[in-house]
Amino acid sequence: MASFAANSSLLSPNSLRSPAKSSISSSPFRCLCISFNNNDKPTNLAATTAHPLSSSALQSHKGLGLWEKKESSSQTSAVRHLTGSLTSAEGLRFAIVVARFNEIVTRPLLEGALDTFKRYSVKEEDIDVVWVPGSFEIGLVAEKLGKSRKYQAVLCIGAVIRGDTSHYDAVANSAASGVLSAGLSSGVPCIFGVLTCDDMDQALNRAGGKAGNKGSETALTAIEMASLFEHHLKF
Ligand code: INI
Repeated sequence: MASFAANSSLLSPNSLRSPAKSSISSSPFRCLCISFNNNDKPTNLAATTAHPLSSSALQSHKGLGLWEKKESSSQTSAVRHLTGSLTSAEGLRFAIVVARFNEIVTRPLLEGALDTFKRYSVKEEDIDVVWVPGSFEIGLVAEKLGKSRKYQAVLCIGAVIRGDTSHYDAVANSAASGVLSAGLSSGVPCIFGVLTCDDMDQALNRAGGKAGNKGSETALTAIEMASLFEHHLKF
């Protein structure tokens, strides 16, 4: 598997998606240069800026599964920046909950997500797709899937369109709070890939049209969060 070296601000998938300078890089905290081996474990850490944290404070994090700093004699402290990796998605398992309502929108969102998973080396057999009637139903199913412990992340896909219904706000808000609550109660990242749009044109633009494919983008978020939890937050 490929290995790479990057400073932690470059590791952020947001910065991978966009060349815009990350706010992390202007942070007063030091960034760590991290190179990964094929176990996605850092093999080399080097500080780029100094920070006054004492090394004893860092020692107290030992045993939590967090990375330990290897420092030169001139570097006495570290703030660790933990991020999920997009390059270590192989072996991670994902569930996708997708609403059938507005399928003309949700199907291309799903295809975008599947395409992204494939490009980032997630195997087809590590993905389960669960269809539900509408976005309102997504949260409950996401919670059940999260609690099954079978998946490292659950990606939720739907399309709520204002023009379609007088209860737009109810469905949109229920979908958002349902997905949030599924993640919080299961402890498994549940990613919000539900479009909330004013009209069908806007929705189609975001499902592979002029505004890109939000299904692809949320699949990246799912990979990042799955990786973050799997590699750094298992305690
Ligand atoms: N479900 C959606 O996913 N999108 C919508 O735009 C929508 N509208 O317009 O009503 C919608 N309604 C169905 C809802 O999600 C439930 O399936 C239904 O209320 C039964 O619980």
